[in-house]
Amino acid sequence: NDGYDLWLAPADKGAAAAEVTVIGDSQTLQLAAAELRRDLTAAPLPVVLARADAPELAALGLPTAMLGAEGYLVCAATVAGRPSLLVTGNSDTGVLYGAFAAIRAQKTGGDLAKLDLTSTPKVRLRVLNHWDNLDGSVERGYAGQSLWDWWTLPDFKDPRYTDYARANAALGINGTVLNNVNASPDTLSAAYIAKAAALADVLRPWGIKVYLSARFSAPIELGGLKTADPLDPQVQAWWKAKSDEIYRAIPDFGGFLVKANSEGQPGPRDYHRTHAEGANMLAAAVAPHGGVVMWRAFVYAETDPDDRAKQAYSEFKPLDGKFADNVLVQVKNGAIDFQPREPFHPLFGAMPKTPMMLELQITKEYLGFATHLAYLGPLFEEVLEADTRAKGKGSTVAKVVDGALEGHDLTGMAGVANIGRDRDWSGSTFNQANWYAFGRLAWDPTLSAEALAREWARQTFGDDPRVVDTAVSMMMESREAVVDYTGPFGLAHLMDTGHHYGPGPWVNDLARPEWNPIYYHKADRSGIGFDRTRTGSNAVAQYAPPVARMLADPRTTPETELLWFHHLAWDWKMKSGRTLWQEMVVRYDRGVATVAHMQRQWDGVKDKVDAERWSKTATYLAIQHNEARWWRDASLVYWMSVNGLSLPEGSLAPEHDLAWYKAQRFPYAPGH
Ligand code: BDP
Repeated sequence: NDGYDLWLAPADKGAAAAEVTVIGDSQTLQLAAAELRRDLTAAPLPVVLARADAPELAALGLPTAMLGAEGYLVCAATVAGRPSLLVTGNSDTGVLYGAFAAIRAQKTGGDLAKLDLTSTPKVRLRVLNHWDNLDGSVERGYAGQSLWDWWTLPDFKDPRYTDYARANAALGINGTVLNNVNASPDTLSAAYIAKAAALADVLRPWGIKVYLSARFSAPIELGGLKTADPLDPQVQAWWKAKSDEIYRAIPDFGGFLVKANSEGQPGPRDYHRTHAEGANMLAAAVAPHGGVVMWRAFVYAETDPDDRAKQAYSEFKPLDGKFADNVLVQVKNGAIDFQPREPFHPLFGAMPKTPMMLELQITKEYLGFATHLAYLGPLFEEVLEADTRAKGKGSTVAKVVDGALEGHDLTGMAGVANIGRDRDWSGSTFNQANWYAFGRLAWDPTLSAEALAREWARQTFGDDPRVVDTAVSMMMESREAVVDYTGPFGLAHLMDTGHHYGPGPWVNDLARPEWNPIYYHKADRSGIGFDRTRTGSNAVAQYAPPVARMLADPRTTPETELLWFHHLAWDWKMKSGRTLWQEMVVRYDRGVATVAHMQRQWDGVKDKVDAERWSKTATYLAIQHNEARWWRDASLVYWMSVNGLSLPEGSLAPEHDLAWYKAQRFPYAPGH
């Protein structure tokens, strides 16, 4: 088993396939029926698929109005005089989601005879962001080349595109941005629009819309204009014509994703215009076609080196209310950059008039690439549950994102994909779970990470409770282990230059201050941590007053985020009674020990998991164990060089000296 099937492993071949009838005719309904015929077994009743407006359902008085455009209902019902298991929804896609929900229910132990499922997505745009380049490479991609074979498109439609669509539709993902946010202007050329259109044709029946990342300066590079100034009528006309051209090829094109004035990308600031002026210009171009603009808030400029964590808020908060109706501002979960742990981004709850789209990173740029086992469900859950206090207690990020807090109808969640051309799609079996958890949480941000881990494990490994329990137990401790061995207590951005894989807390030689790890940890002989209170950058003031008050005082700041907000003495007393330094060592040790624990657990199910997936996972865990030790040792040896302290009694001495760790080079690490 090479993991190709993801969560869609076919049901037991021996069991009787379900009898499935389709009322109505659409490609999507036929696809839904095929899924059920393949994967639903021993159904006690014949299955009927029908849209809620089918005349055959009129007399049943089903509560379908509340399902909205994409929700589903699966229940026992007498259809045309026959007791049946009915799968319905207000759209073909809703029915498709219902079919996948029924299959999931059966595979996770549900009793088909009692099936009564109803669900409506809480978030409207549930979108993958591929950071895929036209040359086939993937930025921060660790699962092989891009899935999109741009060279053979639009003629050859690789069957994998269909399997990709199935896997996403099974989770309720309804959009995909095909190309990197560091976008090539060529993406918008006629040749590449035709290629994107071919992909859109494959994805459409599965309810998935295509979006493109747009390079802001494309009117210059492609259009030969002298400027990309958003207030220039020629520039506006260029984008309008370009949008019309795209919509002629892709009538249901979703819209644009834009990274502007960030890390060297062009943007409206180049012309002294605001992000809102830039976004609105594009929004006007796609609005007549029903498209949206997802405008990223991930910006930081050299001009404001005081605290990088403050910049997105400083720049975007004043623009609240200035964005067009079809613009979403896409905000990373934390204010820096997808670190193993970050406090929630202060923009959540701070721009009530603007739809805030949450951006999560599924690919593990800072959590050990494809090699380390780190289930991100708990990270996603942590940010979604974080309480912004913007409108009193319970103003969670989830409620900002799903629109409930401010009454937005246009809502979205984006996940930076971890998908490539590897046979197992995501570079390892357990990485698939991160794609899975993202998709399910985008449908319903209140789902629990642990429940999703269990759901995934049952569909991935089968229903042997020992395997499932083991997998879930490993997954649930895995992310905290990475936090522990890479940097506990809110330390962040400690990686070495370029590859973002291994430790480099000593790095202090990069051109811009905020590129250097020393900028983030500020360790010196007296203490460690970034003072973001009033005596420092005062980033805490960007949070709602009750949160700001809590974070202003190290005694009320959650220990998990302590050094993100405070610079503290090495002998600061932690809740455990140990000093900060002693407690840091405890955490580094715990991180390594947890990986060893995962290895032991995995060894315990060797006879119960197929050899291929078992041994690759075991090997990766061994790599992770070595590298957890590397992170721990390199970090501790460096901290000791700064604080002059020694390791507590009984603690393992680092394997090498600081010079050795500093000398390590990884010029060919993947995914740059
Ligand atoms: C950082 C990545 C960089 C991305 C950037 C972004 O290192 O490759 O281009 O985020 O999100 O995490 O735009």
